[in-house]
Amino acid sequence: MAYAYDDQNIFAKILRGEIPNNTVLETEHALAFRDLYPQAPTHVLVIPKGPYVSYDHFAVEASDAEIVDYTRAIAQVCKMEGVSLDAGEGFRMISNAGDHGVQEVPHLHVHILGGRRMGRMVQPQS
Ligand code: DGP
Repeated sequence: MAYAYDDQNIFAKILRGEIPNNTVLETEHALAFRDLYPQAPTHVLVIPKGPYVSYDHFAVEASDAEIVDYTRAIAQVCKMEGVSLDAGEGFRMISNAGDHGVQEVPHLHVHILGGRRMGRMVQPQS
């Protein structure tokens, strides 16, 4: 089964400029902006500009240039936000995928969470 991308998702609309965002960083292939519902003092979402639904989709189908740019954008955001290990106390990076991953927005994004000590990685099922 092929990966299916829905271009009506909210992050696709942000990329098209149809919905505003609080941009932290923009590169050739990536956009980083603040989460609308922050769960930590630093909570930034980093998305590729290409139409990828999840990290595995991106890793399989993106070009080398996209992968390098996206990966470096994540590192740059960590540094800019003062949470990278050469600039701060660390962070948690999460990328949810699909139903079992409880992904709400079906456009690849990593959450960069920092500025406080995170709790357990996986909460008991609710
Ligand atoms: P996930 O469950 O991993 O798909 O997380 C989606 C995140 O997207 C969630 O933390 C809230 C955030 N979010 C949803 N809609 C918007 C929006 O319109 N703008 C921004 N900046 N964040 C949004």
